[in-house]
Amino acid sequence: VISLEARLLEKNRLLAERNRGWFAGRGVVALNLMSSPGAGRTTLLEKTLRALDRPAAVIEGDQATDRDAARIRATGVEAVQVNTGTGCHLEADMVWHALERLPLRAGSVLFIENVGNLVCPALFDLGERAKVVLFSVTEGEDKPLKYPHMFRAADLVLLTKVDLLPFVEFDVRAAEEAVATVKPGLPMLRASAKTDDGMADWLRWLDLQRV
Ligand SMILES: Nc1nc2c(ncn2[C@@H]2O[C@H](COP(=O)(O)OP(=O)(O)OP(=O)(O)O)[C@@H](O)[C@H]2O)c(=O)[nH]1
Ligand SMILES: [Mg+2]
Repeated sequence: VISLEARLLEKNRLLAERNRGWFAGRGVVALNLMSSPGAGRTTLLEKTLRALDRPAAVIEGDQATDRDAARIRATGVEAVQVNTGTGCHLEADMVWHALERLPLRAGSVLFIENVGNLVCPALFDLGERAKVVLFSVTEGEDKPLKYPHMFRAADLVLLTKVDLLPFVEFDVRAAEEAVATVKPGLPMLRASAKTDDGMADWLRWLDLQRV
């Protein structure tokens, strides 16, 4: 089992490098958005795409349905849905084939919303520029400690649904400590897609992501 997993990951790593080269050649900044189900990625994207002043496109990963791609298209941005069936994560090859169906302008930001879970997506490089992990205030502040591989892989943590903080028992300082324990120095921003709180910081971080 271990050698098969190593071979799968090695094959994925090579295909991710192909994606990385493809993105670099076209000036595309690819971002891999990961979280547990329902942490707010599609809602954040809907807001972000309406505010972004760069061309963008989206690859949506879910086990089933094209609901998220339809939500993205409603904002006027091109989106392709990838359904993984029983699969629990996107792989580099799936992104490669999704790109064949996605009109992508040079200089775009490509948002890749991974399948919602905090476990296996952490293992699979997609050729992205950065991994963003969303973590909502309804999940409990201990998630970074329980799913350390995901948070260790991250380049940015976005604490989402902060508008709900008055209504849930969530200790932001404990969450920050949990993130720092797992990966010292990992930046964590806060955002609400409902009140726009923190959206400016998130958009500023995005603006710094250049090829
Ligand atoms: N209060 C509050 N609710 C939010 C926020 N962002 C998202 N939600 C709600 O959270 C639920 C899930 O949001 P989605 O954007 O679909 O989350 P997701 O991570 O894309 O979910 P999956 O793709 O299904 O894993 C929806 O009911 C949203 O309205 C937020 O900032 N504040
Ligand atoms: Mg979604």
